Amino acid sequence: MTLVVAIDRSNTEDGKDIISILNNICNMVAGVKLGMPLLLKHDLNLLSNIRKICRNNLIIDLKLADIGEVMVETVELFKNYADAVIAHSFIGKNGALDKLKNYLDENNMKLILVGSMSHKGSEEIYDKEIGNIIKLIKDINPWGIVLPATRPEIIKVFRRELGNEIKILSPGVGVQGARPGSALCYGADYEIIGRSIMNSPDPKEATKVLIYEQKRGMYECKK
Ligand code: 3DU
Repeated sequence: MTLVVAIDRSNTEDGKDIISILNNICNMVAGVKLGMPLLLKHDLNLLSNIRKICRNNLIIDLKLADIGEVMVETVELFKNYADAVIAHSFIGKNGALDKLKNYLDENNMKLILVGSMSHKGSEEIYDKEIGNIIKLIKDINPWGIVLPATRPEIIKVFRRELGNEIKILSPGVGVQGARPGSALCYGADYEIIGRSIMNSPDPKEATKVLIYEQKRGMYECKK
C-alpha cells in the first residue's frame, strides 16, 4: 500500500465523522497521519477509537522542534496509541533529536523527520541546507523522512544519498498540486494525501481513484 491519509480536522465535536471515514478506507491505506488541529481539538479517546478500527501505522504529526526533554514529554502522551511521530530535522542532534530517538527506540515507536517541505518557503531555508540535513539524517537514522511531492527532484537526491531502507513519505499530492504517483515515481514509498480524500463527498471513492491514479502514474514513469 502506498497511500497515507492525512487527517487534520473533523467536522463534529466527537470526531465520529473521522471514524466513519476511516471505517471505509482503513483497509486501503498504509497509514493514518493525524495533524495538530485534530489533536488539539479532541482528547485521547479519539485516538483510542481510531486505534480500534485502524491497526495500520498511526502517525502523530506534531512536527516537533524543541529541546529533547520537552519533545519526550510531548510524545509520552501519545505512546499508548501512536506508532510514529514526526519531528523537524533542523533542530539538530545534540540535546534534541538524540534524546527523542532514544526514547522512541525504547518504546518501539518510529521517528519520522522532515527533510524538506512541500510549500514554496521550504526553498528559503530547508532546501539550502540539503547537505547538512542529509548528514543529520544519516546520523540519527530515523525510520522515515518527509519530502515534498511538489519538488520531486529533491526525493531523488535524498534517495540516492540515503539508500533504499529509509521510508520516504511525500505530501503535496492533490490540493497542493502534485499528481498522484509522481512522488512514488521519484523514489517515495508513500504519498501523504489529506484534503483530496477528507473533503471529498465520497472519501471511499476518492481513495480508490487516488490509488488507481498512483498505479497509473507509476506505470507511466516506468515507460
Ligand atoms: O495538502 P493535503 O490536504 O493533502 O495534506 C498534506 C498533509 O501533509 C498535511 O497534513 C500537512 O500537515 C502535511 N505536510 C505537508 O503538507 C507538507 C509538508 O512539507 C509536510 C507535511
